[in-house]
Order: sequence, then structure tokens, then C-alpha cells
Amino acid sequence: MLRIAVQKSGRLQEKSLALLNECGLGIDGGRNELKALARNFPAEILFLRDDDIPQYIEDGVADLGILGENVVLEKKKQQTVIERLGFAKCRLSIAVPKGIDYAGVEWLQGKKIATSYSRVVQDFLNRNNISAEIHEISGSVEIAPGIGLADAICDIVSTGGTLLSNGLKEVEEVIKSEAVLVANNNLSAEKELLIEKLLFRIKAVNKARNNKYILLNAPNDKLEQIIGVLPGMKSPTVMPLAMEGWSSVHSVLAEEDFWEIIHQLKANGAQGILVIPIEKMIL
Ligand code: PRT
Ligand code: ZN
Repeated sequence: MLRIAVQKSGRLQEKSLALLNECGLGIDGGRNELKALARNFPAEILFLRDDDIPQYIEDGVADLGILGENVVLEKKKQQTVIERLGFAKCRLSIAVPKGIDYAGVEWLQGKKIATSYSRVVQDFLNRNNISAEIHEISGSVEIAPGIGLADAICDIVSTGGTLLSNGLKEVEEVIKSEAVLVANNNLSAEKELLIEKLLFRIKAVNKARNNKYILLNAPNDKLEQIIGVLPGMKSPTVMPLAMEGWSSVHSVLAEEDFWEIIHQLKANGAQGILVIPIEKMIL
């Protein structure tokens, strides 16, 4: 039986449970419970505060956990990140009052920095040979410069809206972060096998999420150009249409290149383009 730690409530919870359910675990409940049994996989879900998950994994109370990489890097516990999950993307950045004439990282020399991520900030300062005073605070970090508590802050940034509305500007990106799957370092062979199975499913779900299935009609005299536009797929499926001189082309496109390629396909004479989400992708 695998014990998987998931955030009890907050930004990570919904997507963590959705991912596990797309992997076929069958988890009901959440929010008000401490744990839940998966209906369809030998796993138990433990609902915890994200900050507590690294300790639970190090201690072997949980075998796996889903949490922000920012927390993993701050807690520095004995454990291994085994997969990046692609959601809850953000960055941990240093910000200063917007009126400051910030020329570079040397500006931080001898200054006070307020943050909830003192280890990550200290590593950043060490890498840059800067010595500064770190004030560890647990919440509302963004108000620290305004009340005279610090010269700068280091906090999570997503859109940048919170910094802006507090009169701050982002000056250094310290780390990038996303949700990650973390595992205990001393698992039994039986648990390793279950994790391998789960990881295989997670990869299939995430791969599918990042790709789209595309069908289009192409005049035969344009087929070569159209196939040339489709990336990475050496052999898309090509089938004749009932209408003489036309073919149907099927292929898979990466989400990130998607619109650019659609424009090129149209410019090359493709018609009747259909785009379909892929549920699972197993290579
Ligand atoms: O109760 P618990 O301790 O479990 O939860 P929490 O309050 O510590 O964490 P939660 O749920 O807020 O966030 C969980 C994780 O989501 C974080 O550890 C990050 O890995 C990730 N994440 C992604 C974020 C954001 N985006 C985010 N925007 N975490 C926090 N924020 C906050 C940030 O602190 C700041 O106040 O949003 C504000 C900045 O957002 P913008 O869009 O204004 O820049
Ligand atoms: Zn937390």
C-alpha cells in the first residue's frame, strides 16, 4: 500500500487529486478528512499542510508527496524529486520598492530581506557572494518594505499583481517552481514497483495533456508541403478521401507549437481541420 501525501487545502489540492484520479486511483473525499483510501489502486491519500509534507516523507510516514518545488528546496529534507508535474507554476523572486534604482544583485549587500524562504534566499546570496540580513516571516511578506521591516522581500510571484499593488518591483528571479512528485529514499521493492506503475500513468496523462490530435483534409498535390509542416511525426497517417484528389491526414501536435503550425497548415492548403484532446498517451 502506497501512502501519498497531498495538500489538505490550497492551490495544489484540486489538481493533485485530479491527476491521481486521471491515473485511475479513484479517490473520493478531501478537504474534511485526514486520509482517504483509493478505490482502484493500493494507495492511501494523506491530506496535510504542504509545509509538513517533506518531513512526513523523510520520516517514512508518507512514501510519496505532491507539493511545490519551492517547499522542497526550502525544507531540504532527505527525499527525491521523481517527476515534475507541470502545474502550480510560479517563481520565487526578490522584489524592492519600485522607486529604488536597482542596478544589480550588489544592491542587496548589507540589506534586510524579508521572506518565508530563508534557506533558498541564503543559497541565492551565497551563489552571488552577497551578505545580507534575512528576516524570516511567515505571511504577508509583501508589506514588509512598506512598514519599514525590510529593504527587499523574496516571495512567490505568479502574475506579479501582488507585487504591483504593494508598490514593489521584481528584480531577481531566485528559482522557478512547479508541483513535483517527491519520494522517500528507502522504499521497499514492493512500493518501488507500485511507484513505477503510478509514474507510468502520470507520464501518460501529462504527455496527453501537452499534445493534441489533429485531423485535416489536404489536396493531394499539397500533401508533401502539409506533411512537411507537421513536426516530429515522420509518418502521419494519410488516408484517401471519397472525393478524388483529396486525403485525410492525422497527426499529433505539441500544445506549445499548436497555433503556429495551424496557421502554416492553412497557408499550405489544409481544410476542415479538427483538433481533439487526447486523454492518455502511451509511447
Ligand atoms: O495551508 P498550506 O500551508 O498547505 O498552503 P500554503 O498557504 O502554504 O500554500 P498555497 O496553497 O497558497 O500554495 C501552494 C503552492 O502553490 C506554493 O507552495 C507554490 O508552489 C504554488 N503557487 C503557485 C503559489 C502561487 N502560484 C501563488 N501565486 N503559491 C502562492 N502564491 C501567492 C504568493 O504567495 C503571493 O502572495 O500568490 C501571490 C502572488 O501571486 P501573483 O499572481 O499576484 O503574482
Ligand atoms: Zn504552506
